[in-house]
Amino acid sequence: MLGAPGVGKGTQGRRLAPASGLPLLSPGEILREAVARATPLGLEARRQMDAGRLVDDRVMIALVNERLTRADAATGFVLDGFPRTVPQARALDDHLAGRGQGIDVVLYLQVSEDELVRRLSGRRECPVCMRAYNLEGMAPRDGMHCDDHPTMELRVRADDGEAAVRQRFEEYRAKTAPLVEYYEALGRLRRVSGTGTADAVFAALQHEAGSVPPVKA
Ligand code: G5P
Ligand code: MG
Repeated sequence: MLGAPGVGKGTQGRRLAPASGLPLLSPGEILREAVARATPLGLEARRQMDAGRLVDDRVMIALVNERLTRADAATGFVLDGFPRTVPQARALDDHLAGRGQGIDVVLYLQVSEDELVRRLSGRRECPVCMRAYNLEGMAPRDGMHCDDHPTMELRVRADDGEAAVRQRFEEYRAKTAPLVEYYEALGRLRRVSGTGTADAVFAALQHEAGSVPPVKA
């Protein structure tokens, strides 16, 4: 799943993966867990994440390759937020080619930048399961606590402040947007509007995901 910060990659990935019988691999969430546990990876990544900068390709490629070699990802997976640079995309292609696989479809979610800024400033997340809510439109049932963890008060994500958001958009434009062309050239890119209700976006994603013939092994 490809798209700008706040476009809905995590929200939709959490629905799309189980609906497709596949694990969801979310490097942003893996990094945030590593930060929370203060592991060496978390300590290394924290400064870059909090400032809204991408974490080094070397770290990200090693992290994702390790995750891809686990048994549950052997025959398929949904990736949320990786690759995010051309070197990451090449490394992913190389890794998968080595096991006779490839990326079937890149779902490119699109939402206007004004709407993205609104979404990120209204986003609140559960500190346990990291599910994202929004004060406008996608609020939890009681307005303050996670629906699945009712004792947990929702919090603002560390990189959703104004300066970090601005930097995340800059990183996106400079380093991630070129992937649109990269995957378009491979015939794997499908554009999906991320505007509207989460149900409508989900239906559109499922439709597009089913429209591309799988890569032959
Ligand atoms: P992340 O964690 O990958 P971003 O910035 O790419 O972070 P983010 O912020 O997690 O993306 P998202 O997952 O696309 O956004 O969006 P979301 O959280 O699901 O939804 C955003 C808001 O919109 C929520 O409030 C939600 O309720 C609402 N919403 C969602 N869907 C809909 C919808 O359909 N309709 C409506 N109306 N509302 C909706 O990466 C974080 C950091 O980790 C590092 C970097 O430092 C990065 O900045 N990192 C990497 N670094 C290098 N390479 C990589 N590959 C990296 N991956 C992560
Ligand atoms: Mg996310």
